[in-house]
Amino acid sequence: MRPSQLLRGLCLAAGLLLAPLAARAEDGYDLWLRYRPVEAGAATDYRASAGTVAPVADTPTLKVARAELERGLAGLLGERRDGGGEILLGTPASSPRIAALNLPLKAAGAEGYRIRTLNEGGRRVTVIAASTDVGVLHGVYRYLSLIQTRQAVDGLDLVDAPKVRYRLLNHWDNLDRSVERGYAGQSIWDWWRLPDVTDPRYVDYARANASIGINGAVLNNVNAKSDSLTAPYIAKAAALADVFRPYGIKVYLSARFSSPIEIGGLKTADPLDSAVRAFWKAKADEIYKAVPDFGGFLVKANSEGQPGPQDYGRTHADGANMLADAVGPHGGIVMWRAFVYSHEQPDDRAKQGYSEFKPFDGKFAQNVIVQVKNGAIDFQPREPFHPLFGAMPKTNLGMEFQITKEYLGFSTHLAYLGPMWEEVLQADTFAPGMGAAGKGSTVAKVVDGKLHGYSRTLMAGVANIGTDRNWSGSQFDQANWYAFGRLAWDPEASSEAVARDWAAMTFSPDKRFTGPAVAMMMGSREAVVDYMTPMGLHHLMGRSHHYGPGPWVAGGERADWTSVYYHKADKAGIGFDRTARGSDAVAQYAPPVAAAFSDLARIDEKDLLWFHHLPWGYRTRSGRPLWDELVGRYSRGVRSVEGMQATWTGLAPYVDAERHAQVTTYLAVQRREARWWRDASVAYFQSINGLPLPKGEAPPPLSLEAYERMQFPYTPGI
Ligand code: BDP
Repeated sequence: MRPSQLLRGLCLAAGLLLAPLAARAEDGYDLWLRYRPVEAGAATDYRASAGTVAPVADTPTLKVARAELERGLAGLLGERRDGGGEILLGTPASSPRIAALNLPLKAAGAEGYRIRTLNEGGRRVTVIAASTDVGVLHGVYRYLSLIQTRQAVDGLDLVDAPKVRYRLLNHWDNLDRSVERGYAGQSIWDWWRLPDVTDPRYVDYARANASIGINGAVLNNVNAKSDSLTAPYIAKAAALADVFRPYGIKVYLSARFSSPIEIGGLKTADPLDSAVRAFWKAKADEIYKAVPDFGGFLVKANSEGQPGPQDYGRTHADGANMLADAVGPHGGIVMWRAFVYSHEQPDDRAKQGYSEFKPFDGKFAQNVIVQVKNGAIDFQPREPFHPLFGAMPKTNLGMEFQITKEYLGFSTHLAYLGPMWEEVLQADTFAPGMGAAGKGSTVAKVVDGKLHGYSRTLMAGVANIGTDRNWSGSQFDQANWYAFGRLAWDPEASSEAVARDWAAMTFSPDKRFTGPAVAMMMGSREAVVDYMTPMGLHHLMGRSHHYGPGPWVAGGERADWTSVYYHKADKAGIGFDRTARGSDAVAQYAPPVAAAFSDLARIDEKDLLWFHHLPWGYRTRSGRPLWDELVGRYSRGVRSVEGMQATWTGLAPYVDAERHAQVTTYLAVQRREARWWRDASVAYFQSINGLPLPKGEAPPPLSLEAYERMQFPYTPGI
């Protein structure tokens, strides 16, 4: 053997030896689509059930569906699955075999599927059928998830369809690849190299989205640049649309309202001006030429300095309807954001969205969806549901959640947002419609269109995706992307069940893992609420970057960008009075809801200081005075994180070393920052009320001034 041969042989042997180890190291890139081998001795004999995959018709989506199924089964069950079974996928239109089965597909709608196990002459055939190709693709992901979560796949007969029509990610991505409120690296859109170079990552992005039913992406920030609508950028967006199309994902763009001036050479952007209207029509035509299935526009207008129709004395409806006219003939929609609050308005900021939009109910075109944040302020760790839900029966309203954790510890804090979203979706608006006196008219039923019979329904999530290897900045933040998709598909879904699926697919289906991991996830958001903003407190973080505690933030440009505006603490008490004695924001809710929020005996204490200003000595339900209760909750939040650390340590046997170590490190950061939140908040409020700490509570280790002096000049996300 020549030395070079010997060397090659040695390398090969070493490679073989190292291979299993290397394969086990994971960085999170594969998300919940890891398809790792099913353990020997699994309850179900998946190899026998799954079998071979029948050929499919030659369409882009069916080819993708079949390839994903092959990939998934090969990973989960190995290449050889000769148990005799067969998997048949397709639509009646493309497969005579499926047509002959005459399966009831109506309930699967345009994007859902039916999966049924049949017996064909003693042979097991699993049929994944749908009316459309993309329905088949969704069915494939569902089928694979059954194996991934170790559920039975024989004797299947299940049908599923999305309850919400537009299930969209909103990327707050800028053209220079920075991401507003992004904590996972840069934007994955490499605008500079597009359209010629399409990163293979775009395909994996599309796969991940399709696997949870997301069917659209707004590519650019709501604080938009007109450049996105110029010919070169339309070509770039078209290249992305081409990649996404087989996965049933459409592209949308945020449109800057003043584009007619900036890129159209006009003197005005007045929505009633004929030249402006012609500009938008021509722009829409140009986009649809490049992207025939373009989804439409998302608009932030007259909000936080963005231009809008009010600059010309026109209304939000005027602006939205003009754009709706432009995209309407092509089947496009306009998502018009209700996140508006005005500079000049001295009124409670929580009231302003409702005040601006409610008078225009029924005035928006049918292809407009007014996109409303879950709460009336701004993606806080906890907010009562936005009062517009239930109050706009004649206007399509869509939900906007924030997946990225601008106000919940960025990507280093573990906070599973499923319970937060579920809490909002299950909140009862008591709008007339469902049961007696409006009972059962939940936000979910507004959003899925059942309550008011909306012609178009939407759930949007501000994406947490970036160039980080693990996509979301942390392993557990992937769960928020996943949960958003699942809840957009079914707003009635249980966030706990969703967490269980995610944990099983992403880490391990072993119940000894999923049990504690899911419990940790389910409690994680409440922990954040406790150590940051307990009992209805809100918007108390550092100015503008929103990192860390800043209850002392005061002064500056505008009152409602300060913390003192929101907590209103003084020597006597704390909280924002939004009852009839105060700003009367409660009056924007249906009477039974308003009554409950107003009544100290009935309000849930989680919302207490959102609606009430109370003396520090106010007796809470625990029997403790408010101050003691508050301090207790801050400390409880820190203890919860310590509990999460202990849980995670115990889960080491079920998780690969690389991901386990990353989560461990992040939890240590979270523990330190939870403590910082607690200490700084306690120090500040104590400086206001001069009260002693409750017995057993440790004093903050630093002076208030020390906390106030901390600076964070290079915070990500701004
Ligand atoms: C706030 C963010 C800001 C966004 C704004 C919005 O701090 O960066 O531009 O919302 O939703 O949460 O438009």
